[in-house]
Amino acid sequence: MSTSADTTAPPLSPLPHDTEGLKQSIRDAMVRFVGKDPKQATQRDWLDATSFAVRERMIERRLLTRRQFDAEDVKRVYYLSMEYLIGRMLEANLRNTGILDETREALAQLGQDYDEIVAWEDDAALGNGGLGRLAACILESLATQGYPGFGYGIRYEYGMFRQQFEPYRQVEHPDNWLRYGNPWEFPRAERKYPIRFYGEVVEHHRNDGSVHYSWEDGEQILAMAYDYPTAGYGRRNVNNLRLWGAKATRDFDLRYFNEGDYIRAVADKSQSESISMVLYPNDATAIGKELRLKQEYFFVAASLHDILDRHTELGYTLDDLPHQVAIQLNDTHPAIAVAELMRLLMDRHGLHWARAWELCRQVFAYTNHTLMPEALETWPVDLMTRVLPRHMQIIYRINHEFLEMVRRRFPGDEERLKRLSLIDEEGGRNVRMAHLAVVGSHQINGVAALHTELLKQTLFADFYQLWPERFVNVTNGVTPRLWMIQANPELTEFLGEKIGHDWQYDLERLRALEPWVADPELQQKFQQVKRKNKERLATLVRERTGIRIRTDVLFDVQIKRIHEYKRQLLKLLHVIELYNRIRDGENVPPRVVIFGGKAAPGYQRAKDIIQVINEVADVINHDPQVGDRLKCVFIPNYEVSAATVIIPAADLSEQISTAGFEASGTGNMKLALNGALTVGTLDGANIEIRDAVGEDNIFIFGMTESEVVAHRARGEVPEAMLAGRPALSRTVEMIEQGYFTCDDNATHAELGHYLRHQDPFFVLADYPAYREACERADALYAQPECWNTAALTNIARMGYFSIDRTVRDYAEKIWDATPEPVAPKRNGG
Ligand code: 8GP
Repeated sequence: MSTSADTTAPPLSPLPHDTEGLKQSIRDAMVRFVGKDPKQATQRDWLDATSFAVRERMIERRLLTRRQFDAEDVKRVYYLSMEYLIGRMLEANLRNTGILDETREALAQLGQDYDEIVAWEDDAALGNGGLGRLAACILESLATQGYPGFGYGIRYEYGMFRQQFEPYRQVEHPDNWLRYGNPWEFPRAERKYPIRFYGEVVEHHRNDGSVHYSWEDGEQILAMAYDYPTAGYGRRNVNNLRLWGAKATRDFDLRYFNEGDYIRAVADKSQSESISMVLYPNDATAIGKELRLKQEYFFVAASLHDILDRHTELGYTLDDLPHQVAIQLNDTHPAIAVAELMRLLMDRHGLHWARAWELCRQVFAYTNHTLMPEALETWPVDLMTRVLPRHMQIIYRINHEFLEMVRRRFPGDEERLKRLSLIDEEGGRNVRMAHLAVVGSHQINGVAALHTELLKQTLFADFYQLWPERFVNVTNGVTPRLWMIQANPELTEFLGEKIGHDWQYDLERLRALEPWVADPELQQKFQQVKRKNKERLATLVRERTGIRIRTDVLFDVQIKRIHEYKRQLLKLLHVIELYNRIRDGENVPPRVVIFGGKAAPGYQRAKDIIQVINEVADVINHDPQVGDRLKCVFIPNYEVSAATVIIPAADLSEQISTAGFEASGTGNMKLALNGALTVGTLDGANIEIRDAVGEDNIFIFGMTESEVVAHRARGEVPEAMLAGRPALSRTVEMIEQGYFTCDDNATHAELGHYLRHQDPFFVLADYPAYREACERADALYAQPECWNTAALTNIARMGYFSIDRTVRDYAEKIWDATPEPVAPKRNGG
């Protein structure tokens, strides 16, 4: 179809991408945008001026990309996610735009140190953990591969909290990341949509006997667009991430202004703007708060309005929707989109139910990220009816039609109807958002092979029986641009020298390294790189904790959200056992154990675990008998920018969740890609990592998923695992008896009691196998040639875990989308 887009507009005059041109742009930006004389500028001013110079170049390409997409009838993919864990933007944008070295040099010529300047940028931490980071990787890959793919989300004014230990327990501090403004965003005052809440549904009876509904009154808030250009690596494509900020409507303000209540008007205004104020810092529990439901609907309604507007502005009809638009729901958080699109198609565009439903189903797909029941969102019917009355009606109707179909297929099977219903009738009536997402999507995917199998067999077994063809697996991946090229420049250079640079676009090409993995010269270089990375990490550790660590020993790393199922406690028991063995005079191989990760603020058990790790670490790190044979550090405020320093320095990657609980994991991929060996259970993507790197190059241990199920069914008391295991018993007793604390026996006693009597994630049952796996790791580390061969083999075989493969899988199996690379030299620049 030819569109109304203006493809005849004159090309932009391209900005120079060389050092001289960048220097000029940075200097100009300092005066024109920052408003400072370069002589008076602070490092933060230089950060802003540099960011402005880069964004000018990105936005040029953004316009070219858009013109080309508009002209070429492309299918657009929209990624709806409540979370984007992006990290710092300057370096990523410089790298992907291809002007990193030139900018570094330009700053040097302006008398500025690039590394010091970039460190001033706050992380954009608009996410909790894996799910949010995956969303950021996917956007980067969409642009890199030239897909017309766009993100939608919320412009939280406060992102993920900053974590401090005071002195041992986690305390949360607000992350006011927009405090000094943000040079990367383009506010779009003209893209504002009114979003309604509450109110009532009015029925209109037409002459032809049909009924039409409208949603009226209640409260309206404006969603305003803020655009963040997203540059592809080594391509001219620049896509867009559109984040919505809440603004009070003028009408709403005026009501009180007219009544003369100025203070009330202003207070109400800030209350309505609170919708986009803060990210909920929970990564595995659904919170069921009204504000959260409003956040979800707010960004979904604005995004769908925007998507339909663009679709019609480009001259397409609603019948074209499935050919032009794919919408991916990142977990159930945006699932209300199914009801909202139905509402728009019927109430605004006048489609009949059946046609609207057909279109909906062809447009949406849903990614599930967790099997944990407590993470599955449900909303009380009462709340939904009050906040979104029209949507509740639509959900009832979807449910009715759906259950009628089930009844026809399984006559008389009332239990099945109860299990499948969108409304959970037990313990108060609740809308099951995961069921809404499944019923409203043409494809449902898990994020690793085991996870997808478990979705089919457990969580969504009844749905799988109805529609087996709708379930697909798309194993997660990570972007090598951030997690290798940026995080590990030395290893990148080393790979470049040996096998060239093609792997940066096609990670499978790392295989070219395999013939050399045992080469002594190569191994020596690899070891030098690791050592340098460890020194970089040692500096970070010293700056953040004051602890000095040596860099000639094994670095054993567990970085991820703190959760019982991820089993930081398993690592902690091992640390205590090592401590005891050293104090008993045993010759234990030296190591540095590094933890990082945040606990949800209301998750007391996770906070207890952080506290106890910090207290154990304090005792170990100050024990002269231990010296530097064992150090244990918990790096505060683990975030993307810290991860880029920790990951390249790791030797051992701890992926030790109870089998069946970690949907995939992506830290496991980043660490292995950087040459760490995994000690892990057969859980999530660990299984596929083992298949890729080979059994000899990974330390697998512990119960499998089916063994966990069987073990649970036996119902043994955890304490029974201590019998005949004196070292483990001693460790648990030391915790119980408060050996590591001077003033908080209660927390330690409670945690000991928990292990002995509850242990829901089978830490004690898996401990012997875990200790043995750690010993295998120590033995291999004692033979540097063997270790380095295994580490280099890991790197060579991690190609499958590139996010580019993940995105291609989505494009082929789910979106039916094709890349549209922006032609080089089309308009220069
Ligand atoms: C995470 C999974 O726990 C992790 O295994 C997976 O690699 C990652 O998603 C990406 O697929 N899940 C979440 O982060 C999650 O469910 N968070 C929601 C509650 C916010």
